[in-house]
Amino acid sequence: MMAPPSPASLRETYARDGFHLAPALIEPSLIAAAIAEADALVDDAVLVDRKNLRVRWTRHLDTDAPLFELFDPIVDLSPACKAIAESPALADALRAVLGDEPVLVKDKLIFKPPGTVGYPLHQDFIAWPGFPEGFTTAVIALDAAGLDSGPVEVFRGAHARGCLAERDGSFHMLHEDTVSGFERVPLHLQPGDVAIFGAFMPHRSAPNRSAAFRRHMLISYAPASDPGEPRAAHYRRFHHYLRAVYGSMGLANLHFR
Ligand SMILES: O=C(O)CCC(=O)C(=O)O
Repeated sequence: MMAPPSPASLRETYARDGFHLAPALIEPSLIAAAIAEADALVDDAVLVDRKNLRVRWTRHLDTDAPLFELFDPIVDLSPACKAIAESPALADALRAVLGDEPVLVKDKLIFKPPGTVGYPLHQDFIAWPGFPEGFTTAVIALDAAGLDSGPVEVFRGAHARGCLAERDGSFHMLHEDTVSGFERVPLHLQPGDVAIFGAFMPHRSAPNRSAAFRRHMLISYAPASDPGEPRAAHYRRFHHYLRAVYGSMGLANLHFR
């Protein structure tokens, strides 16, 4: 059997490639518990409401019909998702790549229902005051991400180009040219597998053309030595931003529950 990589070589590979894959990191019993809780949450009509800031909607690939997509945040709704976000195995993997203690900043559970469109090419870094450059996301598969279910795709080494968008506090899609010449790596994760990448890794995903949800938790952390704004402040700022965006689309009387 091959020896596991030393911490130094793991950090070197992460620094070079910009992502780290940790197969079967989360125990099957925790994944099963998170799936059971996700099934109950998605059936809760009080939560899954167009005016709830916790929920985001996307659209159907062919019909354009609005479709529920995700809960953000999730750890205060789902004890199993909280246990995964705080699991020692995940903390060890994050510590290994960050070289520091991980501090939770943001936590999403993306359902990606059948027929939903994917995500355009982007980086997670948003130039808000207090948004840490060390923002690092763990993608944790509850469901397998196969060829047709729209796996997240990263680009080996492309993180090294740094921030590719204007630092103006807005979300920006990136042009395809920004990743030309970099190897595209689709994250074909199995339940319990984890992929970790930083805020400057360009990534995207294709639509979900399968018949099943592609549920992944995207849990983001900052290094303790540069934590940026705490999680509660992040969500205050994010809700302010969402209210402005939704307000401009004519949606009023928004709430958070
Ligand atoms: O889950 C996906 O398909 C992509 C999600 C993503 O890129 C993001 O939340 O930043």
